[in-house]
Amino acid sequence: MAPKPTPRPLTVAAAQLGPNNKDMSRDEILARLLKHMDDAALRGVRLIAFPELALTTFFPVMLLTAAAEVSAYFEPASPSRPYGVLETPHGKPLVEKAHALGMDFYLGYAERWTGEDGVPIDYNATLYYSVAAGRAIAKYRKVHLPGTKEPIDGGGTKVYQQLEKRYFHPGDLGFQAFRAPGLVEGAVKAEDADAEGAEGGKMNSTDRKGDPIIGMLICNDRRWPEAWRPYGLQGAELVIEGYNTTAWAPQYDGSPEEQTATAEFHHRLSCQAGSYHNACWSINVGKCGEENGQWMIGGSMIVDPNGRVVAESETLGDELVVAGIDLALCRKGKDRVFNFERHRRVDQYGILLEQVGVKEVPLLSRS
Ligand code: CDT
Repeated sequence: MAPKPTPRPLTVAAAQLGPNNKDMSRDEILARLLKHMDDAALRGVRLIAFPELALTTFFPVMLLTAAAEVSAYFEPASPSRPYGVLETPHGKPLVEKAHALGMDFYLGYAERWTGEDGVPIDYNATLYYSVAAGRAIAKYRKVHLPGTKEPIDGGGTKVYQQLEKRYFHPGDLGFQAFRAPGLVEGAVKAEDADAEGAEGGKMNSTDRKGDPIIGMLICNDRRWPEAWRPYGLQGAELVIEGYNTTAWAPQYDGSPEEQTATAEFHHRLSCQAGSYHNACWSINVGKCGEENGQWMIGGSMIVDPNGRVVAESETLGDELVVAGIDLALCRKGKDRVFNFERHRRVDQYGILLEQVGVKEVPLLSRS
């Protein structure tokens, strides 16, 4: 029998937010985030996750026509200041609090990136701030943007919009996992690795003993197995995902209660399946409740590598969901059912990269 892996414990939190209504000031929102961090520290949390677009209202549901109105929701970024949001009056206090409490954070925000060519490009982004590194060490830009570019016409009937394709470009950073230092005791470092390394994808005796391997997703991404698997293939032990998910919309079938139940079910299904299929923990954290007259689901949850929910929110307001997790629990799935090295058959997966939309198989003939 294989020896039991050494525990690698870590206490994490999903900092669920109730609504950020559009008339709410940045200061008011920031104060709620900081309170979450203070409360989390009292419970021994070392890593806290905030939702998608945590600093503002979920503006993609609104049709904004004035450029200045749109700009107000975005945080500046450029090659010389890739994490400009952390230098703003609503970002800097999070960094200061993180250092005061020894707590890393994941933060969703709208990024206006101005590259060398001076042309701004807008993204729905998230960053990971590491206290041990003393800086943000990873950024992710949402790849799967739901909804439409142009508003949908309800023909006189009220409809809810989801205009992310209007406000954001699809993410261009891929799914880059990273290691976060300082979170687990006695993490093995590169200098300690086996001389032969992990040649040909084979396991190295130091694998799964290093600093935690983390991946980041944003909301709609969690519904796509293609978004989780690249993290699984990089050995991710924890995926963090923030969301704003509409509970129901007048243009869809079913009562608000029925639609909400289905939305909650699909959310749960996606988070649990993603964690199980990649044998990793996940922190899934939402902004929820009635925001600007529209309802969003709650259900912030921490899921284990078996796909089981270990902690979940109970309200549609600000609520801290805390769990003590053990990264060593990923070992079972990664070594057995989802031992990719042993079981994946990439020669049979070509269609996944060759094709985007559905091409139905040919119709049958009558004969
Ligand atoms: N923010 C975001 O991506 N929301 C979408 C709404 C789709 S409604 C099913 C989501 O996938 O949750």
